[in-house]
Amino acid sequence: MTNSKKRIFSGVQPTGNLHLGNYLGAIRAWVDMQHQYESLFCIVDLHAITVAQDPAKLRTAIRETTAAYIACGIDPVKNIIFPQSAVAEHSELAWILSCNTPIGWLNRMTQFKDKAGKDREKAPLGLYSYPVLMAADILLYKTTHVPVGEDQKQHIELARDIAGAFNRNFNAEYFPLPEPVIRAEAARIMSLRDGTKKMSKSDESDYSRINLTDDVTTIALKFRKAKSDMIDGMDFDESRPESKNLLGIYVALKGISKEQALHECGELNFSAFKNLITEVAVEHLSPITQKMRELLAEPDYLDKILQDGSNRAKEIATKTMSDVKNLVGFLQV
Ligand code: AQP
Repeated sequence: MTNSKKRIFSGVQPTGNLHLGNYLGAIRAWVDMQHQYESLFCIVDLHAITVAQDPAKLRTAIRETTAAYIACGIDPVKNIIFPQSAVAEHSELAWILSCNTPIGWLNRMTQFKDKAGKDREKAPLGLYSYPVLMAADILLYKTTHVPVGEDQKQHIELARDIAGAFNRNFNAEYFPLPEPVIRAEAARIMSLRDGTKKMSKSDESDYSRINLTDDVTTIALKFRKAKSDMIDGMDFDESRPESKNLLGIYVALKGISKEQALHECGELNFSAFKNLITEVAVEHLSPITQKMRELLAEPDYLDKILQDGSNRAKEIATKTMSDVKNLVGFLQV
């Protein structure tokens, strides 16, 4: 019963402005893959509420994330773009999968440990079971490939384990084991304020990230204020995380090799390199920012895309759930 079609599923949490890490680590791969795969791009709002969200801001962020997908080059006609909460089967499958997932597997998840912090007893259950919901997101569409940043690798591996457990428990080759697709050149974009920390929406300092909505002046200011060191020249040495990160961003934005980047920039000092990377980033991101602005001025258009996407996603989801209920032994009365 496995699906022989190649299908991708991926998503971003509407928890704030999308940043360069989301773009280079995930969305750009989606743009490149959308023509070879049947693709679903989800705005994962159920995941977003694993951390408290202001309802009005969440609504805005869902539309902003939709606009960002389209502005980055995702075709909403060819592909399915939809909010996770509009397809109730995500939560339904998550429950069934959670009954097939040993707690020990969840205890290994590093993202929970990072996000829950020291006071784990007070963390919401949803934050802990987040990876099971993520497995449901992926398996509901019998996804074969999941393009993500490196931070999500452990969750995809868990989704594979859960798919295997379900198949074994119900003696069926039902779910394909999804493959992570992680691009080496932008697997983990780091904070501009600390080259050892992931660039993240939830970082308190806006100077830690380049948002897709930042204007030219803000991008220039953020790169100017980015942490640097006193060593001459730019290189990829592990001992120089900020140099390595900025050069990595340069490589990813320009689509060149590391060797080429070193040839172009190896002799520059930090401040000259910051001017250069600002130019490259502005050239690359300005059309996206402009397109996002245009799309956000048309909320009805965005809602229509989400509605259409939800209907198309639901068609696939109801079929899977019917099969799953049958395998599990539920009566479909
Ligand atoms: N810094 C990053 N470098 C490369 N890829 C990244 N991704 C996120 N940050 C980086 C990838 O973007 C996709 C969507 O991520 P997400 O928003 O759903 O969740 P996240 O990984 O938790 O991202 P943030 O920005 O850190 O969000 P918050 O702060 O809300 O938790 C994923 O494919 C992710 O790998």
